[in-house]
Amino acid sequence: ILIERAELRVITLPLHRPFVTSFGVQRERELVLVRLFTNLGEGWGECPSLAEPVYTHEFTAGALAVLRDHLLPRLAGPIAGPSRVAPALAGVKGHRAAKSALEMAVLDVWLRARSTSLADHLGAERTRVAVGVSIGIHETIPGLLADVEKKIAEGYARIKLKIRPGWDVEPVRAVRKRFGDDVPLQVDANAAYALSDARRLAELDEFGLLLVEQPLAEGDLVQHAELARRLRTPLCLDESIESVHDTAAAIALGSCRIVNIKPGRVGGYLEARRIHDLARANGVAVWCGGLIESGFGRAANLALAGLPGFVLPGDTSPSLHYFPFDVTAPFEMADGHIDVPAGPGLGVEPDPEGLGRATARRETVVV
Ligand code: OSB
Ligand code: MG
Repeated sequence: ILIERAELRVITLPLHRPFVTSFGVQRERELVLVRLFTNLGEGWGECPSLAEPVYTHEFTAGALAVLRDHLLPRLAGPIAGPSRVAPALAGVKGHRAAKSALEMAVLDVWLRARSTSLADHLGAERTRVAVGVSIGIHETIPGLLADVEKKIAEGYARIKLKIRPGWDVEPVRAVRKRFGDDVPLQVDANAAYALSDARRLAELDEFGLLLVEQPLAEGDLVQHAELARRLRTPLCLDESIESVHDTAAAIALGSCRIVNIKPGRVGGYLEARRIHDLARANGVAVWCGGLIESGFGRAANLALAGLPGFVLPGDTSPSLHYFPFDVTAPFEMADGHIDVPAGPGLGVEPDPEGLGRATARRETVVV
């Protein structure tokens, strides 16, 4: 593959309602799309960093700068295949979401040229995947219960509640009391607690949660291992896992029993597959997380979630759960499941109307 030029596009997708987590309020979804023009045709990638560096260090303006000034120049000249992208970019530290966008676009081009789907290339075994939903922090318990009721009625296979100190045991208790013990339920703290909160977190044990996601800070692998010994509920890591290397450390230390895999957080779909493989070989369950992706990222995440080790429902909600419109044909859920795209490459096409509406600015980089 020879990349001729790249179009970097900042898009803004409106959200139906603000998404509130322990790290802040998202009022709209701003992200960067990459369109590569190559000798083999075009491909799309998505950089799912947020507008501000509040979930990881990455953010829109930083992603644009690192893509333009540091990553794309490293992809000048022929690339033997998608597996060569990450090694070519390895000299740049961090910026895994930006790197994942380029690898994703190269996968799209290369797989289209071979008439192969991303799902087949990664080794997906399912044709449809179970879908969960992530419910932000609400101002009141009745407001939360009304939201959860709607999502259960829509058929989601699992509910995840965002928590933070002051919004944890009570909302979980209220959801269990109203909807019963059979609803698959889990919580996500986005690193808002300290090990000294272990007693408070242990109060969640009585609710039969599937998991507690990322209670402590990113770097706290040792502290998570200690917390795991004090809780019955399985710990799941999100922010702490940026690579297969981190996954090996977390497994060795006993920091988690479950891993949330987000390709944008770990540098791409191929690293995501390596994490899946390592976790599976060690009896650690994985599931596909989300970063409020557009249709491009949603398509690729569904392909990944088709791999056999993805044994829990993912944060792969249908496009219109978050957005009034999408930049591809929207993904729809039936019976709590979404079909894995089967077409070549990512298996989705840009929707010119949605893309035009969402595009805030674009620039071309000659490679
Ligand atoms: O921690 O999983 C998270 C959204 C943005 C940043 C971090 C997270 C999330 C979500 C929603 O929980 C995932 C989604 O539905 O795409
Ligand atoms: Mg999370």
